[in-house]
Amino acid sequence: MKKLFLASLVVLVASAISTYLLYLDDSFLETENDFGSKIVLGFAQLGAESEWRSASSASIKDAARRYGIELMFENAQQKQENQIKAIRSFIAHRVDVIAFSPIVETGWDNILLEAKAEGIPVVLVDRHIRTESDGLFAAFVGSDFVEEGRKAGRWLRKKFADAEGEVRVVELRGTEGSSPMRGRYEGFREALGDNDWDNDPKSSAQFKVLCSLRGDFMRSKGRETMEQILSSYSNIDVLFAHNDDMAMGAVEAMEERGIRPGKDVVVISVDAQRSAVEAMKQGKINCIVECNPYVGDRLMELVRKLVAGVSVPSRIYSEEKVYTEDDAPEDLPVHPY
Ligand code: GYE
Repeated sequence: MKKLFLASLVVLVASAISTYLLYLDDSFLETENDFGSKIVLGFAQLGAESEWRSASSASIKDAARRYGIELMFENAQQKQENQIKAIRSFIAHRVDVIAFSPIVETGWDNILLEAKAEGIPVVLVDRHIRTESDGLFAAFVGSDFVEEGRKAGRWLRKKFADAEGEVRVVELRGTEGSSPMRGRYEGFREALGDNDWDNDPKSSAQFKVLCSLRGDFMRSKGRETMEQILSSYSNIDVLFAHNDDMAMGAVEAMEERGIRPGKDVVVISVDAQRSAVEAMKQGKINCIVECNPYVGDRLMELVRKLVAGVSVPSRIYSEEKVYTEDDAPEDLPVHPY
């Protein structure tokens, strides 16, 4: 009798453990929707402005394939109206989940209310939005852009800690009204400290931002804008570019004028794409704040959970490093993009 009791106890404990392990493994979650067909995800990408963006799109497409999720993918060619149109078509198709990388922060309330009215959960990927009302999206997965800006500013302070006199900075900024542009702009200034940016956007005890001009996260625009900057200002000590593509364009513009990027002008950038890491190895870029485009897997996990009605964290941030000229070449990342 005692043996029988012990045996049933063992069976009971073993089955409890395996149920728990099954629960821990996401695979217990739905791969099908309520109608027994494949989960459908509608994704509205904002465009293809940078190498980072191409890596982000590839990560999402690849992850959808691996997770067995049917992906409807639209490229909005840098236009908010195209993203809104794509989202509206996803609603009309009655997809299970909608995700998008919002090109700018505002102007999303109406379309998100439409999705909410149809009961379709929305996930923000990579960029943030600002809405009038709360509860218009289920989750965000991406980066902390203010922190990225702070990292750039902190590194710059260290670099010039022993320097005397004013440090003259120029800034190439990303798409106007986008959250990475705003976050990197604000975080950078916050970390430079000792200033009164609100009343005087050029003010800082040690650092003077001579100009902050748009390059739309594009290599061609980064180059063009840097050419204008070099025609208007002399004695530039530092360039802070909001992404690697613009930094690479600016590097070309400087070299064309016989200015040595990384030496005559300290260059700080964001992303850590392969070409920029290579430029750092050649001494042309001094600091790169990493921004991680590989969020595909985490997005698909969120999608499965949302379809299964499981609660999800409202914000998931990527872990990101800072790479500098002081790192040994073998410690620098070799990203596939
Ligand atoms: O840094 C830039 C891209 O939104 C984080 O957009 C993204 C940014 C990225 O074009 O290269």
